[in-house]
Amino acid sequence: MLKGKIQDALNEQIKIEAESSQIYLAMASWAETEGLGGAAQFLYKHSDEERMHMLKLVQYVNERGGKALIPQLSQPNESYKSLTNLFQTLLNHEVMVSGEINNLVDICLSEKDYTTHNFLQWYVAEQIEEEALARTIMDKLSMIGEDKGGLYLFDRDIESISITVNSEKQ
Ligand code: OFO
Repeated sequence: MLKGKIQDALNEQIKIEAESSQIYLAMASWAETEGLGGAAQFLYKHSDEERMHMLKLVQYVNERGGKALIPQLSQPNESYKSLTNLFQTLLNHEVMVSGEINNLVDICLSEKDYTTHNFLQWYVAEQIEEEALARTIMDKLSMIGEDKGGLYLFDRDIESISITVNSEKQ
């Protein structure tokens, strides 16, 4: 049975993952309307992955005898100045999410909930990968700068970049 404090913290994380999914969905839609089809596909995929992260938490809370809360979400930002601006926002968001996962891990340790601590290790690993990927993308974009040809190639190639290796496995 989940302790109340752990359940509340996991429900908070459900909201964060759901909001991540919405934010990336709005980013995908913006990219699509800007003619950036590759970036759009990448972001649609990323949005789906965040929904899967949310779902894993919902099911974990319910399986452990708790009650998952499906949250109301805020309206995500609907436009960006540029692709660089969009991916910088994405990177900042992932850094924030990593901090939240670390807080959750701390709470589990202080509450001696080693089962949830173990469950969360998947999220810890996932965040490392997502942050690393977002940083790689930002490095590429800053190399490209304003070069239109470079952006064209970036948009063509990003579609095939996969965010995580392990997210489909669980
Ligand atoms: Fe849920 O992994 Fe990104 O935020």
